[in-house]
Amino acid sequence: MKVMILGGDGFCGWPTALHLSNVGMDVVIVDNLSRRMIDVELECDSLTPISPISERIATWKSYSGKTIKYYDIDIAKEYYHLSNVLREEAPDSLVHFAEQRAAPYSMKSPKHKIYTVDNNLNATHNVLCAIVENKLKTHIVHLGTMGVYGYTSHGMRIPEGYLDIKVQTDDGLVRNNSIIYPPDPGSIYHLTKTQDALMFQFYNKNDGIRITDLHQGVVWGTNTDETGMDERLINRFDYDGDYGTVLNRFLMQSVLNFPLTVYGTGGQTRAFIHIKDSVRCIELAIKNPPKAGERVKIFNQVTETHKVRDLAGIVSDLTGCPVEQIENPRVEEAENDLDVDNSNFLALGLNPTTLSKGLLEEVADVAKKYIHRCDKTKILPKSKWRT
Ligand code: NAD
Ligand code: USQ
Repeated sequence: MKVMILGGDGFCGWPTALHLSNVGMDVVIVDNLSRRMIDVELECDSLTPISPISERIATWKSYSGKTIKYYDIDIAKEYYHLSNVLREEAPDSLVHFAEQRAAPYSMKSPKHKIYTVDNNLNATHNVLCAIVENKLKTHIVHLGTMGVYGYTSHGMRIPEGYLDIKVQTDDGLVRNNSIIYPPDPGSIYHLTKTQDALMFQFYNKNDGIRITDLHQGVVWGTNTDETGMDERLINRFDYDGDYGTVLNRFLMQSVLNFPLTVYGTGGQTRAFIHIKDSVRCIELAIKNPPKAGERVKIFNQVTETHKVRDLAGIVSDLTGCPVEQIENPRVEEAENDLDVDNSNFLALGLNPTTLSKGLLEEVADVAKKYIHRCDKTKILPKSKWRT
């Protein structure tokens, strides 16, 4: 089976590429290295020393004997290049990670809002358009986000993409229907994901493209079995106020004894998944494509939910690091309850890796090893939702 990974140099894409190669798939990476350029813009680097892409690929070959092909294409801007490569490679599946994924970065300034919208919407549309143009049967697996739902359960478990409703017709009958769950984005980045979802509905209906959209929660952890094999295969570790996600940030802050940065009351509940489960979910999604003519499959790629202040409490108890509530730079509910259905992946055999002392220590150990690379001035959040 051939799999093309768009965004295969990123935090989720690189470990996925190695995992899929390891389980015997023929992997092709497409990435324009824009995330590495954003490091230059933000004057901040991954805490872990990531190798150049050619060295990553050569190292993997020396361990596994397997070749991963790499194409440097801006999929949002270079439509014809993307289309030609898709035609030549004709992958069975395509995993689409190639978007600007940080909510704070997307809210920094008009320039960042515009870049995020241009990049993410054109990237997704170009992929769909090229698959139709080349008459490919490729199954698209897209990395979406839990943030498309908003984060409130409204007294019910958030379903996997579709909401079953009853409507009263004009002649007084009650009809059952199933509609896309109402989108409720909380940042420009999340807004682009809700719009991706509409493009998937259209291309699925009009052209019969088979699509699985994975509504993923916050990913934590760093290494997988494959990225841990050699330092030259190591995964990214983002810790800065724009790209660092909450649990990895807390673990890294605890190594410095830097007071854990809880925004507001810390009453925000979010869904989480460990990077080791994220790569397994993608393998499961590839191996279980929708049938021809089936509607867009939507899975919630999450294994547990936590309140931010509870996570801070767990890390503080483990490490003795103090917690500090700071003014919330975002516009979000101070307290929310989030109950999420994830039965699709469980039914496919996912055995969740949930938060444990050992796993938390594993991330803290990685942070400890590379803490000399941390620029403390990059820790506090600078991007504000409202100025
Ligand atoms: P990342 O920024 O580390 O990786 C994205 C990769 O895509 C980068 O290597 C970047 O260079 C590449 N890319 C971006 N735009 C491109 C373009 N126009 N052409 C070619 N390559 C391009 O992000 P990540 O954390 O790996 O996230 C991957 C996907 O998973 C994103 O779509 C994100 O929305 C989704 N996701 C991530 C998380 C998380 O916690 N990291 C959670 C839920 C969903
Ligand atoms: N938060 C803190 N302190 C911090 C950092 C974050 O209290 O130092 C809070 C935020 O206010 C927010 C929550 O933690 O309430 C999560 O923030 P985050 O930065 O960890 O995650 P988020 O911005 O939601 O985005 C991340 C990924 C994104 C993905 C999303 C999944 O960057 O790509 O789509 O998680 S989800 O959150 O489920 O929508």
